[in-house]
Amino acid sequence: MAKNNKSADTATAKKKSTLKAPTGKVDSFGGLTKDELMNALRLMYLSRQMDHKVMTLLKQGKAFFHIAGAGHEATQVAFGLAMKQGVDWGYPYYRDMAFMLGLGLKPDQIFLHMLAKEDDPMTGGRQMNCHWASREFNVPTQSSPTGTQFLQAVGTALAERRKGNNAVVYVSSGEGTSSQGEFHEAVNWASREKLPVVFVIQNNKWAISVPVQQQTAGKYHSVSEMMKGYENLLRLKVDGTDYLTMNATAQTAFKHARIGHGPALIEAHTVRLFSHSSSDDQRKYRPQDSLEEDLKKDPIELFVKKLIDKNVLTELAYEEFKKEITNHVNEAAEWALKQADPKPETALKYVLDESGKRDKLEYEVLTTEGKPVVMVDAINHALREEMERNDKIYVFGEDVEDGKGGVFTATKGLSTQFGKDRVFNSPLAEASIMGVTFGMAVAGLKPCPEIQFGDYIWPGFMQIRDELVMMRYRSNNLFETPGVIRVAVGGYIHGGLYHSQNIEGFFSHMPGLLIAYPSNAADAKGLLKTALRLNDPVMFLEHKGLYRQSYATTPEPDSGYLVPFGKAKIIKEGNDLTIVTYGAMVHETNFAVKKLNEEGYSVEVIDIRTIAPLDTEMIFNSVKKTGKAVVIHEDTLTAGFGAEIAARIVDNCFEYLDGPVKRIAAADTPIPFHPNLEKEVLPTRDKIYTQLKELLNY
Ligand SMILES: Cc1ncc(C[n+]2csc(CCOP(=O)(O)OP(=O)(O)O)c2C)c(N)n1
Repeated sequence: MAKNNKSADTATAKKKSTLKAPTGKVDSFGGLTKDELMNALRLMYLSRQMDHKVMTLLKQGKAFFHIAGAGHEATQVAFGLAMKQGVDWGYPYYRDMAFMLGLGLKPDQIFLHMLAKEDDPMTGGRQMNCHWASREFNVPTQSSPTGTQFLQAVGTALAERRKGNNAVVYVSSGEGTSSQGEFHEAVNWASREKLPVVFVIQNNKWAISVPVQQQTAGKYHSVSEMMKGYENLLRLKVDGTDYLTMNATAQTAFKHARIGHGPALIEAHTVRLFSHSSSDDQRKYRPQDSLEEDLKKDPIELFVKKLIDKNVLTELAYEEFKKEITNHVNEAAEWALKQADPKPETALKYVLDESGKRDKLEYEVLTTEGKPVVMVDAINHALREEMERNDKIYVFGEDVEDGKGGVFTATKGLSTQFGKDRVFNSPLAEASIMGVTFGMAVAGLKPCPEIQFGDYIWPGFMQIRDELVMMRYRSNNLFETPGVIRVAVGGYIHGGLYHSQNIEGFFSHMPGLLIAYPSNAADAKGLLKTALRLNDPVMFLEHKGLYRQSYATTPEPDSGYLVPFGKAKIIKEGNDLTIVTYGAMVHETNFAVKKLNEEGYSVEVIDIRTIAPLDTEMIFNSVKKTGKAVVIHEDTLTAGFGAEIAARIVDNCFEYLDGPVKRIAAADTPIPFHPNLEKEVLPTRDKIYTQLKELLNY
């Protein structure tokens, strides 16, 4: 039977075969009853027939796309059946239809999804087929990027542990996907914390047209061999075409994870009997003999043969059994075909939370104003107050624990007050931080991770763009992932090329994400507290140069103070020109405007405070009054967020404008280190003054 690697590791060094899997050969039916055996066969055959049916519907022009699981059924059904329904979580990959059937989904539900019908219970017709989900059985609607599921599974396992639940998380992919860095990050995190994650790598030897020999390192091109270094990881390399082996393997892996021994990694050798997908033709790149070899390992035929040999099934009964299932599949497909298609007017729904919660919060109620507070302390206090109020909030990231309390001290004291279960250091890996954020949020917690520098958020970009901000939409409002990502950004701290960037331009282009960029302590506190009470993902941008800046210091608002998203603030009223700005530029602008005031000009300054949503109403009203507009931001000019604001002003206020809408921004270069160089690139109060004056005199 299976062995924990701890002991296997030493032995593997001497003898590879110690990585032994359960074979099911000792007891020829692995302790399964006849009913259980027939149920497994039914699910495997059902899945295969559904593959055939969808391919037929495709040829008839009634379906759009398909990825078949043919050849993977033994592995998938065994793991589906091993799950505790409604307790465990699943992150299946696109080939995992038989897993979903094993878990308990019905062919009707699957056909609604396959045909992208209005009542598709997984995505409401928003995603291509085979993006599995089930609210009832804890399967968060899956996405298309290969490999993002691994870290999410780790996040969910972490969340379930923090909630005190004894849940196991299943996550799967093909062997090709195990080349993704996030797979390795996920195994590292799961193993480090002994998390109950069962990684199932279904190795069919091909990643579309790329054979495993070109994919996976090592003499054996084996994912399981490749992952030898992890102490708490149970590794099993098994014949994924043999149901009895897979049943024993799934039971062993789930038991190992559930009793707290840590994650398991199963490399199941499967066969790919169909092309990669309905858009692929494997005859173009796969030698005929490779296909013939695989056909000999058809898991359904192997299982049936065993059942017939051992008199569990007769040829005649099998013929009846097949007919019955085929009829059932045809009926389910015919029924689904008759169901309604999605209505076009629903296409814009569920980008953001539509529960109305955002409007129900009580904003800008200020009963006390405290002592002056610097921005970084205001952020720290917002975190503390909200964590006291809501025990679902978890803070993590690089160096966030005490003694350091964050490299800028924003999280100082929090791990001491709330313990290291709620405030903890993550591995130094931004994709991990974002993927775990997703997994925790989808499981109902409120993660508030810190990204130490905006310049290093990019490894987490895919987890944000393709996952976090997409979840509500892609699941048709079935799941939400309202994490609050705090990110330190901005220049003027002599941070050079890699500690100075602004990133809002990239992220403002993402439907489904709210973005705050406060310019002072009171707004930072109020906006962060609001962010932590909303149901949407939020990116909270904190300018490093303002953290301790005297001019960003304000009296501290009390613990009930919330600032709304989408409500800008007029910093200074005026009549000759409207300036729209945010972040550190609010202050550089104020310095320039002070000088202009002394010269008799009357300038209105608007701090937008949130990038998404943008308070266009306040901006347009102001521009209609002054007739002139300048947008000022610290980010580089080209395709910066200012371009969006300027375009909207032109679209909506054209008849009121007395001059061109100008933008003042950083030069289109990286931000260099030496102060002389940095000043040349970034906007400064002097440059702002000169350019504003030009426009005022236009
Ligand atoms: C990040 C990403 N890159 C590329 C793709 C396109 N793609 C989809 S499936 C696939 C091959 C995956 O192969 P493997 O993990 O071995 O699984 P299999 O399909 O063989 O079961 C590729 C390249 C994608 N969906 N996501």
